[in-house]
Amino acid sequence: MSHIALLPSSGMGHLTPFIRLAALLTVHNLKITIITPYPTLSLAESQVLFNFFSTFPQIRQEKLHLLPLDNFSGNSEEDPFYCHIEVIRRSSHLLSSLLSSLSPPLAALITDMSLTASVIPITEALNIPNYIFFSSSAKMLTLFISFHTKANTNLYEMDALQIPTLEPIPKSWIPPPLLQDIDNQLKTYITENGKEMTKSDGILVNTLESIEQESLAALNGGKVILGLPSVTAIGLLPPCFNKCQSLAWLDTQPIGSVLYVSFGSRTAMSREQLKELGDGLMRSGYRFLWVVKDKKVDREDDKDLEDIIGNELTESVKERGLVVKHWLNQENILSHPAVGGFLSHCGWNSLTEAMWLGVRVLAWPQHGDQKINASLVERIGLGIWESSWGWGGEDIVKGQQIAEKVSELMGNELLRMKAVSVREKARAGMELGGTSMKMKALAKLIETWKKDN
Ligand code: UPG
Repeated sequence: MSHIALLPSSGMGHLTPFIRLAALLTVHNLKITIITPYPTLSLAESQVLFNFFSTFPQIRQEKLHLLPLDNFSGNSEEDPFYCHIEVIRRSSHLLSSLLSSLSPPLAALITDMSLTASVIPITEALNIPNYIFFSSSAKMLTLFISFHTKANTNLYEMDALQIPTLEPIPKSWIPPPLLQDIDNQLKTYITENGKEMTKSDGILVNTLESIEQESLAALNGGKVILGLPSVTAIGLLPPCFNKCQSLAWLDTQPIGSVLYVSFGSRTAMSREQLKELGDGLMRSGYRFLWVVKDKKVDREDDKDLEDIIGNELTESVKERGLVVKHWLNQENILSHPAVGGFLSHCGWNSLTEAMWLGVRVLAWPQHGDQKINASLVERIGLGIWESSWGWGGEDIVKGQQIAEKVSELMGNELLRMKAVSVREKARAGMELGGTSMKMKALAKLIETWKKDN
């Protein structure tokens, strides 16, 4: 039996697609191992891993024991998730003995994009094929992979970034740290990993040909960068847990009436913006389920809801909504019949879940790849994006503006129907039940791994 190992990095945004892919591979007569960096940064990751290995006992877990965190303490200004990735990177030499000890020997390793530069030299030395799993959109991959070639260009002076054969990416969609001329975490991360991707054996993206045909064609046609291995659209990866959490409040709401509001696993809004958001949700007149996050890392989120949004708002939102400050299983929420819309930061996993479940989206990108992802929302008919709102923390978006956009989304039946047709497209490649795949691209890769072994 061919043996495949998967190596995710830090944060739920990177772990989620890996466990979905691992779950999908189990039906293909492969032995699967997931190498999990230990300890995880967030509580959510450790809980999800625990549930995952209990649900899929046939998948083996190997822990990559990270060097003590106090060997590397990132600057407090820096993003804790990038600091954690740096700790994983600095511990990656430990992978050599771990990978060679796996039995039977690996037919392939699937590595998170953020570890490309540190893991490729290790797998090259061990002669193990290494595939990079890119956890954002193919459109973001076009920027990620070509950014290092722009090192001598003053991006700040440009109106847009031109990638051959593709529509230019407006400057306002490019994550601001990439426009700075000084070094920073995001710039280093994208430059170093993007450059090394050409040395991998292939790149996997959780997307669909029918959704991102232009970007995929440019990447595979050598238009973005020469010498790139094949980029395979393996999505949309379906959710892998059975329904596991019931939410009594949601069960009592009318079908399609609730707006679900969440900004992913690592985005904390300012208190001022949270108050405006609460005000906007109330003014909209629609029902809502709102997940409030006060800190980037959930383990540090120790305040009560009242401390964050204030007593008055906490009381008034009860009229029409439910506000929580803990982890909810988003797959369950988005698949609930009462949910009729999603106010999202456009993390790629959230968008692929909305596509898979046919829920219309109001896009409110906050940082990183999220504006580039948001640009796909309107284009594919998944929802709307008010692009004048800017990056998270840049300007405060007022409650009235939020209320208007929420009404525009929730009051528009055509948008609901369009999102349902995105779902039909997303599922067209999968037979009922999701286990017997017609996904030719992934099936072809699996055949390669079996043959080469
Ligand atoms: N999730 C829950 N419950 C919550 C919050 C999140 O189940 O209360 C899940 C959600 O379903 C999704 C994942 O956690 O599967 C979050 O991933 P994503 O929607 O992609 O957002 P982030 O956590 O913000 O992910 C990071 C980046 C994002 C990027 C993504 C993939 O912030 O911009 O697209 O990683 O690279």
